[in-house]
Amino acid sequence: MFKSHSKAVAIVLALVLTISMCSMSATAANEATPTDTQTITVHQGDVIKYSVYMTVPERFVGVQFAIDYGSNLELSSEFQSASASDLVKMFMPTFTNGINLANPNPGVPNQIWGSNVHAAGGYEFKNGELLATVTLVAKKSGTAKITASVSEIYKDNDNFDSLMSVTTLNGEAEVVSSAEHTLGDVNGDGNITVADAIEVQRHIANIVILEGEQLTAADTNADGNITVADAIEIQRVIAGLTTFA
Ligand SMILES: [Ca+2]
Ligand SMILES: [Ca+2]
Repeated sequence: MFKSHSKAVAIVLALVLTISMCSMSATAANEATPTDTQTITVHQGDVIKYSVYMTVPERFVGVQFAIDYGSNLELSSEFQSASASDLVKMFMPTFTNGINLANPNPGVPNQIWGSNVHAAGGYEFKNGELLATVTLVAKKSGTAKITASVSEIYKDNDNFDSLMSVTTLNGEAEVVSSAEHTLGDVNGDGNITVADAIEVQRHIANIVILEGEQLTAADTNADGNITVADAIEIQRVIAGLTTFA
């Protein structure tokens, strides 16, 4: 009696295990969770445009995805202040139909996520179409990481288990507007330190080529050239011998 009972338990356990293993492998086979990470160097106040492009082998009706950005970045003020419907248009400009959601995710810091379900017809993304785009601002200088990830993509609007795979997911991050640098703050970190003097010397030695606002910030004596006199001027400010007016 006891023996046959434990045998029945063993059979039931084996069945449960087999079923759960089947559903696990079915999920693993269908679900696509690609990610793309971009790493860029930013200066405090830089405006960064990040766009992510996706290729999918066949027509799909729904997608859920997220963009995670580092703690030294934040959504630009337009994104932060947009109404829900405007946020969708800004964040997912390709998705003109269907039910849209796009939110700075309050549950996950430094994340914006979007969801789109098209009522009929769906979308064809065979050539790396634009999935989403976002404008970020650097809160501090340093290295910034931005990651896009597709969590789910559906073939069939009536069946949310009809998951399909994403072929490619490519993110592109570019600094579209660099921060205005104050005179002497060559690296744009908000302080005038020996690092700025070194940056000027590296430019003079052709180790780096300063451009734009950085070049303006480096020309501390405003004579139109970057010379050792500019580096010395920064050293004098650090030593408290003078100030930049
Ligand atoms: Ca600096
Ligand atoms: Ca100069």
